[in-house]
Amino acid sequence: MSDKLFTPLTLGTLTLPNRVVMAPLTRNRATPEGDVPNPLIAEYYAQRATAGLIISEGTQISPEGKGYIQTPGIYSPRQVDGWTKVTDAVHAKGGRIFAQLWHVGRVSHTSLQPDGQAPVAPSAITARTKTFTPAGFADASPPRALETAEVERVVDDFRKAAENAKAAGFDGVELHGANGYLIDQFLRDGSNTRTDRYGGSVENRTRLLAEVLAALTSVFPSTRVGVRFSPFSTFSDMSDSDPMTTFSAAIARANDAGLGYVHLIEGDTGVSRALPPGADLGVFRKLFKGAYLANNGYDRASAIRAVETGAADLIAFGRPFIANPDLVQRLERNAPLNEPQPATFYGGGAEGYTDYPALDAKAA
Ligand code: 8OZ
Repeated sequence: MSDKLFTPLTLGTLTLPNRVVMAPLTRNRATPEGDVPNPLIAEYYAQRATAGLIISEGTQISPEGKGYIQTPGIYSPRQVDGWTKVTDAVHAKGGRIFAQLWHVGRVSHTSLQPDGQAPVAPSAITARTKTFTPAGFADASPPRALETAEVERVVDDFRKAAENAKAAGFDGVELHGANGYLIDQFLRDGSNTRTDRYGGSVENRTRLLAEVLAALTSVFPSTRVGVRFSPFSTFSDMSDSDPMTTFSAAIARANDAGLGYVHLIEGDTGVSRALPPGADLGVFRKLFKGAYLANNGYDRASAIRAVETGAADLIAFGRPFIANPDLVQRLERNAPLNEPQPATFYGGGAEGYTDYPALDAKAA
């Protein structure tokens, strides 16, 4: 009998052959001149094409949306051309890939911003976190608050990015609403102290999310749009006074938009699955009408169990997918996994990127 983890799931007109998803993973290997995806990136994703679904690394929707060196963008013709080669390579291997659309908001540095400007944010509150700049690790720069009238321009940048993702052959898009970046900064009251229609009440704090989801679903069928949240994560200096209420409202917005899936980082990003008092992921799972994609520290046994019990529909694996291009086959056969090498996670070339061996070299 096959475990349910290895059975198909349908998102609208898209059938995922299994429920093992490649999590979005920042790898900082875009060509620095223009932040363009290159053939090495295409090879890396194509090696992982047996994932039920690949979610691309965070991909900035505009120059202002960038917060780390060598992350790819999806706003210029050269970037769209580079991504087209990536999606072609994945599709040639029989895979499916969504673009993760990303605006970092305040998690940036003046040296990464157009004309050395301050990063933008819901409010002028500096994130006590580091970014990676051309000169190495640096404290995030003090941001400036977006004007109310400017928010529309940001929504439009998301729409254009979705159009570019469609032109580049992506099968869908995931909105990065997690980990302390722009959308998350608007959602949570530790980073959003605005007094206009984008701040204050939960309805107001989820307004940008709703507007961006409307923009994305005007480009892709709504079942081909997902959103990632990290309700309880403190990553990048984030906090909220009532995460159950805030993220229940955010998930209601995802329902209203008819999204294919919500992607939940359970616990603290990449660190721990522990939840604060009062946290109940089952509430979010029940509330959302589409597929529930769970992430954070899953292994074979916990992934099989979560899908079997109905706690999740899909499981996203991060580090295991870095080290195992054929992760699905290894999990299915209960084969040993390669160990990920953290020294080559961020930046560099093929080493620690495209050179992790598959079990069966011919299949890779
Ligand atoms: C690690 C390093 C840089 C960026 C995220 C996009 O946390 C990221 C990221 C992770 O979602």
